[in-house]
Amino acid sequence: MSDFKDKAVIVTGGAKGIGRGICMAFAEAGAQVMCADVDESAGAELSAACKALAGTIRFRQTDVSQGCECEALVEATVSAWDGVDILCNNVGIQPASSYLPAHELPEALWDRIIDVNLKSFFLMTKACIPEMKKHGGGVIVNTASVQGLQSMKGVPAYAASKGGILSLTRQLALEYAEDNIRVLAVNPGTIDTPLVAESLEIIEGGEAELRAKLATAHPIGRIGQPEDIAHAVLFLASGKASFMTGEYVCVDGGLMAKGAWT
Ligand code: BMA
Repeated sequence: MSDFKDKAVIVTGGAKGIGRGICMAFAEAGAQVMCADVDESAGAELSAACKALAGTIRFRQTDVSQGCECEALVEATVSAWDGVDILCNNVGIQPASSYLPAHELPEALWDRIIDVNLKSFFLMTKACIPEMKKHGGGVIVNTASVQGLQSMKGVPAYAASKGGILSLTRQLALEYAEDNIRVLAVNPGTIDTPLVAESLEIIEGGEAELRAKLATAHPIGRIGQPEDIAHAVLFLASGKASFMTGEYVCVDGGLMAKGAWT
């Protein structure tokens, strides 16, 4: 994957979980990575962890649900590396307190989940597209979820945000195909991340037992690791996927292949 040498990559929600895996994989492949996250200590830890890698990871504390912060993030990336080649809209939240049916979900929680999980994808895209056009193209890879395709009880805002990402991915792909900007999505299944650990707290039965149950729910017999998603993201962002756009890839251990009757 050496074709990322000196490419400028932005990863939102990059300090932990899947985002951290994506940052590390791009830096291993020689890229210059701008990691955006609200978690400053996790960001500092990540920048230190990349010292021995071919590329670099720079951390910038950013709340990407705010348009002005997205613009400042893109400006900082452009002034450091003269452009943005790849945008990974990855940030996502699923607070344990949000596991409620729609009629019980506080409006403020709906807004926060949609702002972080979906609106930020629009805001970051808006800020990056002029830079990508200026340099003759780019790639946007969006982290959606299998929950954008199939649902469960108690996740009205999260499910809507993930379905929205898949629809936005198709729309943007059409909009910018002629500008040589490809737009794709990945749908992770259950991945070993702080988001999943936090969201599991609400379910009774003990975390270890629950993790074992989640592992067997995936036909491959385990939950995923952040690197599993990162490998797919790097492929989609690479020239090897140059004829792919407006599409999603499930990286879910076979979860979406399973019928409801199994
Ligand atoms: C992800 C998260 C996880 C969940 C997985 C599979 O997006 O919501 O908490 O385990 O989907 O449903």
